[in-house]
Amino acid sequence: MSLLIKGGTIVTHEETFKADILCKDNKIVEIGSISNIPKDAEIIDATGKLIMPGGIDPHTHMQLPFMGTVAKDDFASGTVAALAGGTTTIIDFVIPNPQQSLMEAYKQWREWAEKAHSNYTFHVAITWWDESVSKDMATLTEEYGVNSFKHFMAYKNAIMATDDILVSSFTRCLELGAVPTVHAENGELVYHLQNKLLAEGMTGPEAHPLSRPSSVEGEAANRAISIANTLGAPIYLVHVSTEEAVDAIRYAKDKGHTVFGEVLAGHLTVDESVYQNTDWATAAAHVMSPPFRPKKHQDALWNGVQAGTLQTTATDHCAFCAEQKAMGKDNFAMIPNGTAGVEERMMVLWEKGVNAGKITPNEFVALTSTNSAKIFNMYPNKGCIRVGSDADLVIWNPEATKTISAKTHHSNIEHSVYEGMEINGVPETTICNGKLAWHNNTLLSKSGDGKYIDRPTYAPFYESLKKRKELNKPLAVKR
Ligand code: DUC
Ligand code: ZN
Ligand code: ZN
Repeated sequence: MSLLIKGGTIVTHEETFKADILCKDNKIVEIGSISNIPKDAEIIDATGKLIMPGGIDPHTHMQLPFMGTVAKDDFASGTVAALAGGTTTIIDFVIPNPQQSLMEAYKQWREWAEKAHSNYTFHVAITWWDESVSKDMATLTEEYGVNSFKHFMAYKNAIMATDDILVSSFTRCLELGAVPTVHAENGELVYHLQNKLLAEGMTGPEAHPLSRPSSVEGEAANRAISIANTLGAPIYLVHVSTEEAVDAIRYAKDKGHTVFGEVLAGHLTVDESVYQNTDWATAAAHVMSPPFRPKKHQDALWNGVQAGTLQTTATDHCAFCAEQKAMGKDNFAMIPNGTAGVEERMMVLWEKGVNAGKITPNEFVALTSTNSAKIFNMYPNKGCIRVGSDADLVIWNPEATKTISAKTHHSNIEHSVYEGMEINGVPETTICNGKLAWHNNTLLSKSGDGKYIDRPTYAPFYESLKKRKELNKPLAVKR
């Protein structure tokens, strides 16, 4: 089965040029002026359109059991939303319960994900520690294509990784060649502030951001980076939402440390005034962690994006409907944390980034696809348009317009944090594994078409980190 995309303009993270693309099976097999058209080829006219690598969302939570309920988008509905928005691969999270075996949890998530429409792969969370966890980390990296492990520094009494766990796990990551990632919020402070606010009678969603001020993230970001640097490990901070965390990453990078930062489309564009909405359900619909922030943090995040301090964009897609949010009617700390966005991420970045003159189309590709592919070792199969790369592509119409609304989105919830946002430039066709998956507002993929992506550890990167560590090693004094 061949697919020929004719007459479009290819945009990669480094160049922009006009060429046709021929895909065969799930690979790109030719790029150029293609006149020798295979008999079985389906032809897509891309005149006036841009062809970019399919989006990679490095941070989603489909079907996540969390805070006493389960996220509404499963791997079917969530990946339909992804494809409708031009995203062809998601990196979701296996989150074992404390004391649950990593392998058991991983197998459970693999089973849940079999119904995915888009491609998918997993970070695995370290929520507890013993020898079996250390051993399972090796099995996951060596046999199951997992090269990144996640640590929640918040969510005390649930999945929080304390400093001793961070030290053990980061050390193990370095031995195995995996990337440690962190949700950086000081869980002790959050717990203390939640209880204090509740005791003072602050029970509504407006208390949520007060329980998680920017210093809570700044402290944890600095701590996680310091621990990683001390051990010689790299570190990736998910959903960076504050000026303090951007500063911590920039400072560490300036000192030569290997630190990566991810930012959410939501944190770049939605501010904390949403928690003041007089409608409880609307305010609660925005409860996620870290929370939406005052405007000055958004400016710092955009500066971080432009300076290369933050390299990837994600969503933390974790959809809870109004009925689920109402579980925290009398206590904001019980509102399930999470918002949707996997469908809107690329459109929001295009509108508020490219159209606003903050980033170029090539930087857009780097931020929405290539950089995640590189950091998590899927490049150049993913994140680029090259002969031999996977045929995961999005055809973007820069002239088309759209108004974002929960009435038309594909997530299973009745609210959108981007409701009413006008978009100029939309994904019209999404090609996943060489097949039309989304075309002219119609879903063409089937449940189960998505493939699991193996992400082996990236040996050259780790060799260089280990060499650096060796060079800095002090010599024992001979006595
Ligand atoms: N934050 C959320 O808002 N939801 C899921 C997990 C997280 O860290
Ligand atoms: Zn998080
Ligand atoms: Zn998350």
